[in-house]
Parts: sequence; C-alpha cells; structure tokens
Amino acid sequence: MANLFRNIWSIFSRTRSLPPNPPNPPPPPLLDEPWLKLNWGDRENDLQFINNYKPKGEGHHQFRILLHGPVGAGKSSFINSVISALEAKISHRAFANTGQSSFTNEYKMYSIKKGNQGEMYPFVLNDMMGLKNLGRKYRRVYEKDMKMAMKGHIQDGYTFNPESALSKNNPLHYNKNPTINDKVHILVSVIDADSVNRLDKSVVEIIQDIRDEATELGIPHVAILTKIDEVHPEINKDVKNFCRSQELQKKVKDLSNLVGIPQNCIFPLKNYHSEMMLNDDMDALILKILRRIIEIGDEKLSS
Ligand SMILES: Nc1nc2c(ncn2[C@@H]2O[C@H](COP(=O)(O)OP(=O)(O)OP(=O)(O)O)[C@@H](O)[C@H]2O)c(=O)[nH]1
Ligand SMILES: [Mg+2]
Repeated sequence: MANLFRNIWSIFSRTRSLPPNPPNPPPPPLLDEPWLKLNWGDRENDLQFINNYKPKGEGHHQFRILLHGPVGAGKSSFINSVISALEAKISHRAFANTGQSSFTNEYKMYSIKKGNQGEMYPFVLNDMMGLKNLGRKYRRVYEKDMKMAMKGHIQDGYTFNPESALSKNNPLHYNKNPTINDKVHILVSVIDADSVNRLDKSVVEIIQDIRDEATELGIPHVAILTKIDEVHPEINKDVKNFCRSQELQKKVKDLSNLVGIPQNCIFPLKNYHSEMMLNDDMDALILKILRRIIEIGDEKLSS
C-alpha cells in the first residue's frame, strides 16, 4: 500500500513538477477488533504470580533468562524495564546503548530485590553482547560463546572477545561444573520491531542456529519485539493500541516465519527508555511478558 502510494506520487510529481520526495503515506488505521486479546487489568495477578514463583527441582533457586539479539535491539532496556516494573521506580541499572556499536560486551547477570527485607527474586536476567554481521569467524565465536552460556559455563563478568570464544582454560570465567542454577532455562531473542523485514541474512541464520542449539539442550526459545511505539503513532500515544495494529500483527507473523518461533511466543513490547515516570499499561505489559517467559521456561523444567 505504501509502495503504491509512493509510485503514484512519483508519476504525479514528474508530470506536475512537484517536489521529488513524496510525503510519508498516512499510517493504516487501527483494526476495530484486536488481533491479540490482552487483559490489561491483569497487572496485580501477574505480579502475584511472579512474587510467588519458585523454580522446580532440588537445589534449584535460580531460574536463568538469557537475552540475546542484534545490537541496539533493547536487551539492556528490557532488563531496566523489568527492574523498574518490579521495584516500582525507573531503573538504569543495565546501561542502554545510545550509539551504533554494541554497548554491552560483558556477560552480566541481573538479580532483582524483592521487597525491603534483602530477599531477591529467584530468577535472574543475563545480558549479552549484541549480535551483528561481522563475517564467518565472528559468527563461529558468537555461536560458541552462546552455546557455553546456555550450558552455564560462562561466569558473570566475562568480557566477550569477537576474535575468540571463551577458553576452557580461563580459570576466572570458565565454569567447569555448572549446576542447575548456572544453566539457562529460557532463551529470549530481543528484536527491534521495525527491523524485522530488513534483518541481515547472517543475523537470521545465527538466531536459527542458536535456536537449534537451544532445542537440543532442551531450552525453550521465545522472542520480544521491542520499540513497538515506533511502528505506529497510535501505539506511541497508547501502548494498548498495538493489539489493533495490522502492521505489528504482520511483523509478528513475519518474525515467526523467519526464525521459526510460534506467534504466541513472540511478545511485542515498549521498554522504559525515555520515561521519567512509571506507566500502568507499560508495567502491565512488562509483567505479562515476564510471567509468560517464566511459565514457558518452567514448563520445560518439569517435563
Ligand atoms: N522507542 C524505543 N526505543 C527503545 C526501546 N527500547 C530501547 N530503546 C532504545 O534503543 C536503544 C538501544 O537500547 P539498548 O537497551 O541499549 O539495546 P541493547 O540491545 O542492549 O544494545 P547492545 O548492548 O548494544 O547490544 C537505546 O537508545 C534505547 O533508549 C523501546 O521500546 N522504544
Ligand atoms: Mg545492551
């Protein structure tokens, strides 16, 4: 539709000597009926689920969520969003990227305080170096590091080196005997919604390879589609509108076809990234996504 509009404008501008750059086509209207039904009033229910959650298995006290995905997709911002929603104040603990190159290059684990009694939530989020297209050698290194991370061999604080994967002889950062608490329990690919239809082929292949590896290790794989506020002005005004955006629905379908993640395991999200105050709907969405991530990962623990 947008292309048709541009072509018509281009023919029109040539015959009428109008300015060569067409104006942006108007965004398609929102659907009357949502393509995704979400109960926005579930916040307390989801929070209660998260507060009551305990990982299954003997000696298991840490459920590990590993985030990976292209540079600048919003991985660190998602960690900040989760901390903000759970600690009820805007958090900046994970440094977010404002430039072009990968900002996060350390394997860093984030745990979150539960209340004021010094207790921590029994799940942690692991931030990872951003994925980019840097040729075959880099791809091998990235995939090797990801495999080690999923198996629990990488210690917190390791700085990734795009030239070589973590060595098994590194006494500081290679964990020879990972326990159930060190292993990854769910893999989350974080992808900028706007980039879905122009993801580099090699980046898509890396995500597919890592998905295959995760499947072999019995680790479920989901995706978060970030920056949905940039997809449609009505979503920017009110995040709830994403459920009626045809463009977003198409992006979820396209990502599903591209990497093989089922549509109901792809979660659209707007992060806290520029806000100074919490927002009930954003909180509701962040907590809903966190709950689904825990539920999907936990299901595999018991099977
Ligand atoms: N509009 C919008 N911007 C976002 C959103 N999430 C993150 N950003 C912005 O995107 C940029 C990159 O975010 P990060 O969280 O640093 O991304 P990252 O995936 O951790 O990046 P690397 O560590 O470099 O791989 C920052 O400028 C954020 O403010 C979102 O939901 N909407
Ligand atoms: Mg980051």
